[in-house]
This record gives sequence, C-alpha cells and structure tokens, in this order.
Amino acid sequence: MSVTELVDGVLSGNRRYLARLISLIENEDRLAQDALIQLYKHTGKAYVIGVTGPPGSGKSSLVTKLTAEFRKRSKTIGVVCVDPSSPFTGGALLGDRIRMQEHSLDDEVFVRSMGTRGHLGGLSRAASDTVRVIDAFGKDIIFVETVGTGQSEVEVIEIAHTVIVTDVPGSGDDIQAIKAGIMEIAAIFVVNKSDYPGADKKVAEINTMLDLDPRERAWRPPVLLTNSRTGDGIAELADKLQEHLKYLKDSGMLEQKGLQRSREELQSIMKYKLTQELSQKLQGKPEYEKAIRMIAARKKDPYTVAEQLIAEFLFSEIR
Ligand SMILES: Nc1nc2c(ncn2[C@@H]2O[C@H](COP(=O)(O)OP(=O)(O)OP(=O)(O)O)[C@@H](O)[C@H]2O)c(=O)[nH]1
Ligand SMILES: [Mg+2]
Repeated sequence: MSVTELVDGVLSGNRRYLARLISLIENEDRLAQDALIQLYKHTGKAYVIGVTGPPGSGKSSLVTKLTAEFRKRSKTIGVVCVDPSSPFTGGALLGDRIRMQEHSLDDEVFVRSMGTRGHLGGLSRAASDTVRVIDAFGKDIIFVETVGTGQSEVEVIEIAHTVIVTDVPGSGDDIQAIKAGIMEIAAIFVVNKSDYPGADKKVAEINTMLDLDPRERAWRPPVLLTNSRTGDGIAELADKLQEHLKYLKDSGMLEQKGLQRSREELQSIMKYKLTQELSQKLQGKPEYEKAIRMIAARKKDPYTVAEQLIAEFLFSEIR
C-alpha cells in the first residue's frame, strides 16, 4: 500500500484504512511516519478528553455512556484505550469490546485499544499518534482512557485538552486516585458508582482537598457524581466537558496548551533523531569501543569523552 493511498483512505473516512494506519503506527513502520507527515495539517480539530483513575473505577463504562450522550448531541467519537499492563493490542480489549458493543454498529464511533506490545518508541508515542490520526479522520471528540497508577500514564494523558479523574466511593481514606501529578492535571473529578455507600463522603473529601490547594486557579475542578450503569449524572458531566472546552478557548488556554505541546513534541523528536543519528555514527567505530575501555580503566572520564565524541561524530560536518 502506498502512503498516498493510505492518507487518502483516512481522509475520505474509510475506517479500514484508519485501522490499518494505526497498526502501522504500533509497528513503527516507516510508512506510518510518512502518513503522519502528510496528515499533520489535517489535525488539531478534535476535542481530546483524557479519562484516568484507579483500575475498575468505571472508566470504560463512563466513556461508553459519554459516547452515547455525545452521539445524541450529534458529535462523532473516537476512543483510545491505553492499557500499559496489557500485552494485547489491536481492535478492542475484550472487556472494552463488550462494553462498547452498543456502539459497534455506529459508524460514527471508532474504538481502539492499545497494549504494550511492540512499541519501541514507547506506548505514549504510539497512543498520541493514534489520537492524531483519528483526529485527521475527522472525529469531533476523542476519549483517551488510561489506568492512573504511574508516570507513563500521566504522559499519555498530557495530550488531552481536558482530563477527567475518576474515583469510587470507599476507596480508602487516602485519596487514591489523587496521587501527585494526577491532581494537577484534573479538570473534572468524577466519583463514579454513585450507587455505592459513601459516595457523598468521597465528593466532600475531594472538595476539601481542592479547597486546601493554595494555588490560584481560574477553573476550579468540579466534583461530579455518576453512575455508569444507569447513566445518572452523565448528561451533567457532558455539559461540564463542553463548559471546560469553552473556558479553554475563551481564556486563551487552548492556544497556550497547543504551543506548549508543539514545543515539547519538537524537542522530543529532535532528541530522538539526534540520539538515533549519534548511535548510527558510532556503531562499530573502533574509537568508540576504545574510549569505553579507557573510561572503565579510569584513564579517561566519561564527561570529556562524551563531548569529544559528540563534537567529532555529530557536528563534524557543520563545523
Ligand atoms: N455499581 C456500579 N458498577 C459500575 C459502575 N460503573 C462501572 N461499574 C462496574 O465496574 C466494573 C469496572 O468497570 P470498567 O468500566 O471496566 O472500569 P475501568 O476503570 O475501565 O476498568 P479498567 O480499565 O480495568 O481499569 C464493571 O463491572 C462495571 O460494570 C457504577 O456506576 N455502578
Ligand atoms: Mg477500562
């Protein structure tokens, strides 16, 4: 398949091409990068919503219900489920597939799950490229679901315009989901499983924690109650999401976030390319191997050698 075929397929709204391109992204195929280059100018239109929180707190159920709500509001939807603990990838994970079944016949909903298999460049790189191609494909809203337990997940969620942090009643006195890092990125807190005892207490706890936060903030994250089985509270959550998007636009935050993201992305790509270039140049060079031995034998120090090698092999042409 040619890049042009792939790109035209995605831009014309063909789901099979979209699925194909995502597989190429996962496999770090050169074709995927060429397609991303061409698709870039067609991106930046979707509203990306991150959903993170402890395992089993109802993230997938919440996304399924929100999808139904936004379909009623005539929005088209993409869903990317990122599960760093799963070795599976492609299509949807079994659980997600069952939950998203009600949308499986809806052409306006595209769901994709990603596990850790085969992402040399990192799961978050693959996930953000996937969001990007679904954006180019033309979906209005893209949900990114990820379990909130560690650092890599926080990274994935950084591509979202709005982050929902989910928690459930009675999940311990310490506020589980709100570990360092997560707290800063939450725009909306959701206490899901409102049918469980202690739901109001949980809401109060999170509100107290927010009140104790000394930082000035123009957007004070609301704390909402939902039931992702019955759909209670889902319409209110959808309203809040639209309100947050409006806030981001009106305050100039959306533009600022876009700039920040472009800066970080450019930096990370440059870093990656430089590293790649350097290792290619050093590959099998006797000077390199010799230097390593000298460092190990304490005849040279790694600081000076690093500078010398960079000067010699990376910047020699432009000097
Ligand atoms: N009682 C009740 N159960 C719920 C609610 N929301 C979700 N569940 C159930 O909780 C279980 C976990 O829901 P998921 O949507 O898979 O949760 P998740 O956060 O996506 O789980 P992981 O992706 O595995 O971390 C399922 O059995 C759901 O049916 C709710 O509001 N009330
Ligand atoms: Mg899930």
